[in-house]
Amino acid sequence: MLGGMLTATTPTHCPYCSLQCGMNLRAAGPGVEVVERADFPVNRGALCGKGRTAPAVLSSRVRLVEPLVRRPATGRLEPATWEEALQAVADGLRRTRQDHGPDAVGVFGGGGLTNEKAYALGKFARLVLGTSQIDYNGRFCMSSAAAAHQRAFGLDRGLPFPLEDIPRTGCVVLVGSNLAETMPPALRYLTELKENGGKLIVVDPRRTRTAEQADLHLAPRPGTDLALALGLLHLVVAEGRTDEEFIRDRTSGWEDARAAAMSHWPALVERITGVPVPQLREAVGMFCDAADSMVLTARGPEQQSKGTDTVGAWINLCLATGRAGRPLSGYGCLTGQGNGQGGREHGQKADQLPGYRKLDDPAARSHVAAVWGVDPDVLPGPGRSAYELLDALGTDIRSLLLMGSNPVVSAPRAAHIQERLESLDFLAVADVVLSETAQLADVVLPVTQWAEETGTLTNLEGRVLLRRRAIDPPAGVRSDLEVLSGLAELLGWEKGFPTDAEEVFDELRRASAGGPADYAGISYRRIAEEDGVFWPCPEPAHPGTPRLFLERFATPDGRARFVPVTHRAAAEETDDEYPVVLTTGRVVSQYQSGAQTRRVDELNAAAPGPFVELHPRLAQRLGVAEGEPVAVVSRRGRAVAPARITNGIRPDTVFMPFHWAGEGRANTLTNPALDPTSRMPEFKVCAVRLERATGA
Ligand SMILES: Nc1nc2c(c(=O)[nH]1)N[C@H]1C(S)=C(S)[C@@H](COP(=O)(O)OP(=O)(O)OC[C@H]3O[C@@H](n4cnc5c(=O)[nH]c(N)nc54)[C@H](O)[C@@H]3O)O[C@H]1N2
Ligand SMILES: Nc1nc2c(c(=O)[nH]1)N[C@H]1C(S)=C(S)[C@@H](COP(=O)(O)OP(=O)(O)OC[C@H]3O[C@@H](n4cnc5c(=O)[nH]c(N)nc54)[C@H](O)[C@@H]3O)O[C@H]1N2
Ligand code: SF4
Ligand SMILES: [Mo]
Repeated sequence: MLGGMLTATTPTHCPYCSLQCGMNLRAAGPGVEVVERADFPVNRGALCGKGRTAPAVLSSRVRLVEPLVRRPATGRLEPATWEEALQAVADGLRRTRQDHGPDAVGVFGGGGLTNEKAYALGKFARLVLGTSQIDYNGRFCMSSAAAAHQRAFGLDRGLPFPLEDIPRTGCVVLVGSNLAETMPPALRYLTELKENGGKLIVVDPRRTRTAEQADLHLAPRPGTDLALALGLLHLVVAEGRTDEEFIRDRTSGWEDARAAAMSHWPALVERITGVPVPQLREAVGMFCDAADSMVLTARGPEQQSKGTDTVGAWINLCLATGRAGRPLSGYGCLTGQGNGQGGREHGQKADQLPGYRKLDDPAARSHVAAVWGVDPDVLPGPGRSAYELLDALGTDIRSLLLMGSNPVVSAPRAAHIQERLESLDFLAVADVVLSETAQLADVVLPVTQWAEETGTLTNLEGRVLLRRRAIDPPAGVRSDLEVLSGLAELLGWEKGFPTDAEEVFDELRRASAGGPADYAGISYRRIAEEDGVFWPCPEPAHPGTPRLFLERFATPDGRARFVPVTHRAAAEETDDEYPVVLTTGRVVSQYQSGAQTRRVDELNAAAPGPFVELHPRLAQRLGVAEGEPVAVVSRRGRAVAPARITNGIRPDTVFMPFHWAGEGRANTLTNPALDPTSRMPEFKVCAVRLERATGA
């Protein structure tokens, strides 16, 4: 390429999911257009429709370009200057702190924020506001897999190996991931696996586009993956297919885990899950016959009130068969948000300090306090998890600063959470668009987006990437880092809050040094030269760590830990009044709460609104035809959306995507039952009844 062109084409990454596909942005008219970036190994130029159309959200037609302040006279959000808006936020937060103490101020972040923003937000909450009450939407996303990782391996990195290893293993079990719709360019890895003679098993209550690719599709009743995994482990033992040498040399706790699995007889497991015993046997055969195999989980088994134990059971299966801690075998979690991995490492999580350190660990507190130039005693202790924090709004939490989430659409039991947000004394939202949550705010701060700012993200492989600024932001918006810096100053913080992303990253490196997620050796320059750098990377000369656990696990004795788990029911089981299971998830053309993608014409044309996916037998019993409105009623509320009738779902289950607000909002229905360890809500299972809603 010609030198002169380089300034006009910027290599960067997509604003959306955790694959963080590489793309080039080229100046086009007043904006930018996406052009192929074939040299980035994760996606090799491929993009889904969301990535391809992402520049549409940069347009000032759909985004916020000036701060908004709610005027007492009209009760409405109206344009304001930045000085006025920031002063109003500082005053609102300060008033709460004075009247009710620092823990009455809450902060809510997002897994889409860059590492620099997530780090700055956590530091801002603990030092400038002095509050322990900070958590983020990643709690809804990956916390059960994270907890299970910690328990078994002593470290949580979503994938312990790069995606490029997938085609070279012998068998992949994909549990509750609809990757063909949620990470389309990654489907290539599964296609190549099959071309190489490897087998694909998909576990999903629905015959999704992903399940259609499988050699074997198991369709359990939602919420029964724990029994399923235990049933498979039972068969592994019964058929003598354990790897005794691996168990002896590299693990601890096998006897208890084995005993727990042995009470899950195949016939019992068939009764709980609905998966026939011959299919269980076939799955064990495929998994164990291959020389190497992998289990990959996503939100299906994780977003359950027993998600941590469920992932633990799948890890036990890997450990018992020796499929961990060696090349081309292992367990991994497919994290979801753009910075789903990095966003959980640097301090916006309630119990956490940067570098994946624990807030209740005295050594961690002193290290980070030294980097921040404060006494460790000023750091508050751990706070509450995301749903618990949102549920406390308007009671003991009186003010909230929210950055990078839209809980009015995405939180479980959303009508209740909306009420909680409305009952706050003060709500400030920083966003790029006027989301449903921003509409409730007292002050809305318009911020810069991906293509207008620089920052790092850590993708689902643990690869730290650089998203580069390709275009000037519109006049009238500021970056999240500038927002935090401005507020810190108004709130009397004298040590300064850097606004330059690279400067923040260099501070993050020091704060993370020596911690589990060690970024000390990673620099912007290195990332640019090396297609990203895998953490841990403790020194500039360190090559980074694409593959973890090959010699030892990250536990004190270096052994992976089996955890004895047994099946239990979902928090809400079906009964006569609510006889059908509702599960929820995604479609390819919308992203999350839809705040961004519902503003793109091409995506709306492909996925115009919510729907209720149901089996023809259920539709017939109800008397609804394709496209007719169906009311779905749970103990929390009622939602209405058109029927989409398909043989590809269990007759006892209905599915709704959660991308829309209003009458078709799936989260009006969902159950906020939390996993006891990870505090993740049960988005994937609740009990509902269906009603005809013709004319509604
Ligand atoms: N198009 C698109 N892509 C996205 C996103 C998006 O919103 N839209 N979001 C990103 C984010 S943040 C995330 S977390 C990922 C999520 O990625 P995925 O986990 O792939 O997405 P989901 O659709 O939530 O759930 C996956 C599958 O779980 C199945 N499932 C439901 N209940 C159960 C159950 O009890 N057991 C099992 N085994 N399966 C079950 C559903 O039928 C669904 O097909 O996607 C990322 N990519
Ligand atoms: N029923 C059901 N509910 C679910 C799920 C499910 O499977 N089923 N999945 C859950 C999961 S896995 C997730 S991750 C959550 C996600 O749900 P949300 O947390 O609502 O995620 P988004 O819609 O991505 O919201 C991000 C918001 O931040 C804005 N934004 C984007 N980038 C930036 C930025 O850099 N700075 C600032 N300040 N704002 C920015 C966007 O415009 C948007 O309004 O939903 C959860 N809810
Ligand atoms: S798969 Fe994810 S990262 Fe890739 S283009 Fe689509 S949304 Fe963007
Ligand atoms: Mo997510």
